[in-house]
Amino acid sequence: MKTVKLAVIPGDGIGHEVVPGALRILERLAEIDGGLKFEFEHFDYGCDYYLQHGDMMAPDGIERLSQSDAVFLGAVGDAGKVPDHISLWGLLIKIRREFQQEINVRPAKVFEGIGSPLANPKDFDLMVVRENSEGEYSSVGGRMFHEEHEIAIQSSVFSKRATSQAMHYAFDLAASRRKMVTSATKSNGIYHAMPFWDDVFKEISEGYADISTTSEHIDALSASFVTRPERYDVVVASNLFGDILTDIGAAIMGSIGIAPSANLNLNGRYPSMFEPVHGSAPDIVGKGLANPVGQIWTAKMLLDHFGYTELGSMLLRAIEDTFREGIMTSDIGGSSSTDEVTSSILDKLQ
Ligand code: GGG
Repeated sequence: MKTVKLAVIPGDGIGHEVVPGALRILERLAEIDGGLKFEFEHFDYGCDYYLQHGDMMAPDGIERLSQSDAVFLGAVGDAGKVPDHISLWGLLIKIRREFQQEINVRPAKVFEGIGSPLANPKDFDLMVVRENSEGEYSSVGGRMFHEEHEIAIQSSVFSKRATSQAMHYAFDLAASRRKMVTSATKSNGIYHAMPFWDDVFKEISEGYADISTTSEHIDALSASFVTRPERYDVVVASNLFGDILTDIGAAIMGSIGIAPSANLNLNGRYPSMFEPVHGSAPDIVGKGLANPVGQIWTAKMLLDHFGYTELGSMLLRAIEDTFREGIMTSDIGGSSSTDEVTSSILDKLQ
C-alpha cells in the first residue's frame, strides 16, 4: 500500500467549500485503486489565523508542511481582513519559495457543454508553464518620501538558471503534445529583463530541433488567445505574465472557477503544491455557488504527479460527463450547487 501524506490548507473564503469535496474524491479514487491511501493533515493557516496570531502561518509551519508529500491548497486572501500582499507573501508565495516550487503548470481547455467566447472552442487546449519563483514577483525595491513626493521602486529578477529551467520544462512538455512552444515576451518595452528572456529562449530552443517556436509580445499574445487559439500548445511565461495569461485562459474556459494548477518542486527536496487558479471569492462565500471543479481538476494534477495517471484520467472523464449532463454551477451557466457538482463527479467514479 502506498501512502501519500497531504498537508491540506483550505485557506480562506471558498477554499473551505471546495477543498472537502476534492478530498472525498481523492479518497474514493484511492479506494478504487486499492493500493493507494491518502493521509490528510489539516492546517488552519490563512487570514483568520493572521488575525489571531499576527502571521499567516505558524513559526514552524514550513517545517511541518515539509513533512508531507504534497500540499493541497484552496484559496488565499481576504482583503477585508488582511492586505493582499501580506496574505499572499505570508502563505502562498512563501510556500512556493521555501519549497523551491519554481514551475507553475496551468492547463486550459474548453469542456464540451460549457459556453465559451470562442468560435471554435475545441481549438483552445494548451498548457501555460509559468516561472514561479522570481521575475516580477519580487520584494526588491522600496517606498520612500511622502505625500506628493512619494515614490515606489520595484525591481524584477530574472536568473539564467530559473528562466532556462522554465523553458526546458516547456519544451519537454511540448514534446509530449503538439510540439509547439510560444514564449511570452515584452522585449520592446521592458528594456533589460525581456531581451534577456528572449536570448535564453533562443538558446534553449536550439536544443529542440523538432519543436516549433514563436515569441510573442504579451499584449498581442493575450489577444491571440481569444482570436487565434489554435496557434498555442505550450506557452512559457514569466511569473506575472503567466498569472495574467492563465486568468485570460480561464475566462475562455468559461470561468476562473474551473482552472487548476500545480506548483512543482523539481529537485525532489520539498513537496510540490496543488491549488486552483482562483482566489477566495469572499463575495460568494456561504452561498453554495463556488465552482468545485478548479479544486477537483487540481486533484487530478496531484494524482498525475504521483504517477496515478489512470485515476487522473478517470477523474477528468467524470468532470467531462458531469458538464455534458449540464450539471454545473452558475458561473458557467448552470444552476447546480457546489455540493451537487461534487456529488455528480463522485458518483461517476468507478
Ligand atoms: N488558489 C490560490 C489563490 O488563492 N490564489 C490567488 C492568487 O492571487 N494567486 C496569485 C498567484 O497565483 O500568483
